[in-house]
Amino acid sequence: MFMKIHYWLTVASMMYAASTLAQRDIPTNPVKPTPQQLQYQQQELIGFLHFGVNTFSDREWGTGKEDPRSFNPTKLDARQWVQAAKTAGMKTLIITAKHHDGFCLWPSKYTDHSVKSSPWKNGKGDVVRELTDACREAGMKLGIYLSPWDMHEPKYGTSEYNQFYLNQLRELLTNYGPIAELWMDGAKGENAKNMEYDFEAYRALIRQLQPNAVIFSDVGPGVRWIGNERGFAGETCWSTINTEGMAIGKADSKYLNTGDPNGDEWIPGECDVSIRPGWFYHAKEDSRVKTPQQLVDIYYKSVGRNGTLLLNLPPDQNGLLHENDVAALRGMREILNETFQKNLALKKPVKAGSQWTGFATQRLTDGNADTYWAAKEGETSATLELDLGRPTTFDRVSLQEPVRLGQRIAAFRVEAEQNGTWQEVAKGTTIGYKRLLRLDSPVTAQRIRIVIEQANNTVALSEIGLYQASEREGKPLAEKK
Ligand code: FUL
Ligand code: CA
Repeated sequence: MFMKIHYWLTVASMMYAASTLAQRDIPTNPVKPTPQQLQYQQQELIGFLHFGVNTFSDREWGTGKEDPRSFNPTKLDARQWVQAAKTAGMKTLIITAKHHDGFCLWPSKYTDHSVKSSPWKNGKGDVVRELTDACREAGMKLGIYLSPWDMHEPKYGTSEYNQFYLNQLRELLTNYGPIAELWMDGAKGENAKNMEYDFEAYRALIRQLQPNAVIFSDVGPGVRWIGNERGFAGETCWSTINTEGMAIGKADSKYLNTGDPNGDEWIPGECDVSIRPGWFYHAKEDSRVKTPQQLVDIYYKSVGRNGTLLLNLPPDQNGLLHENDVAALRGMREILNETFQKNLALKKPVKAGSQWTGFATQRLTDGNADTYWAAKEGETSATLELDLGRPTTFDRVSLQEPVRLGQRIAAFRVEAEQNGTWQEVAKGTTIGYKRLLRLDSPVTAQRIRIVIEQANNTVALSEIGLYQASEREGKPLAEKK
């Protein structure tokens, strides 16, 4: 009896060893995301809150000479901001703790130019605290925008300002719990004093105090600017880039928008855009809030092109998001839900020319972006054939790469079988975390092919999605360069 059990245990453990050996993991590319960058990108949607003395002076950029007594958002309700953002599907909210005018939304010890000199809550208020609490309650993450350019602080322009900035950073990074993202804007007015920022020291402090925070600046290191403020990533968009020769505030390189397949750093693109023409609230723009259709179009051009969408929602003088903005956000979410609620490819069988042992094609349609199919080692092109079981109409295609391995695919096309022949219905270059394609008109077919034409390493893909767009989506909008 004992012998028998022993025998079977030995066989079982040998089989287990063989299977783990066979299921050797796909080697990653040399340039790949950190776990924090991966989590960051999975959020897809992030909210931005531009709020401060500009909200009261009706300006986009202040002067630094604003009277702090102008700041008085008597009905401020951070929970209202968080609820609107959450309904839209946002996972983090980034607030302008300090914009270029230097006014601080938290009671910094290092300046009086802040909420503590305002009549709001008799100088006892703290907007960053209120947002932190509202975020924690709702499971939303918090991000901080701390403008390096400071028009108010007299130390600005001297090396002492670097210490001042570090002090403020320390306050924000130690008093408000986990910070998901740190936003370092590169803007600086033409007549601004010369100032040599010690970005190395800023980054080192962030890494020390909040090792999980991703750092945004024009050139990263965690997340890069996408190169425009319309929220559009390039149709080709690599998360890899080479930042040599680029600097914060001077990053006009075309590579920001497209990334660089030969880049030696992993810095995904963040697409920032405001729901209104301006970043701060202006009553005269109440009628110019982007429509749900425009927001959905931006979603396709940001998240659908391997970027994240950082959408700005500016609170008004009451300290509330305007009802038009809230309605537009809700409309955007409804349309996205209508379009993407039903994946017509879910659980449908896929045939591939080859597979890496253990990484079967079922993983392409299992609805889980963490599982993936991979081709045999060294194969940098592949054809995947999907059988939908019956003629099915779709006009949206979603493809996802397992970017934790690095970004690989450089060219692909989608074909549909029409009367026995394969017709190309869409094509693209990069895929990355997510690529969404809008077809010119709906296609009805039973069999679909995804042809990966070119990749920089063994091809791997985690999800294929086919959808039919909500009737409320409208046509893709023209894209001005
Ligand atoms: C720019 C700033 O100058 C704008 O005011 C705004 O904050 C935008 C997000 O970044 O560089
Ligand atoms: Ca999968």
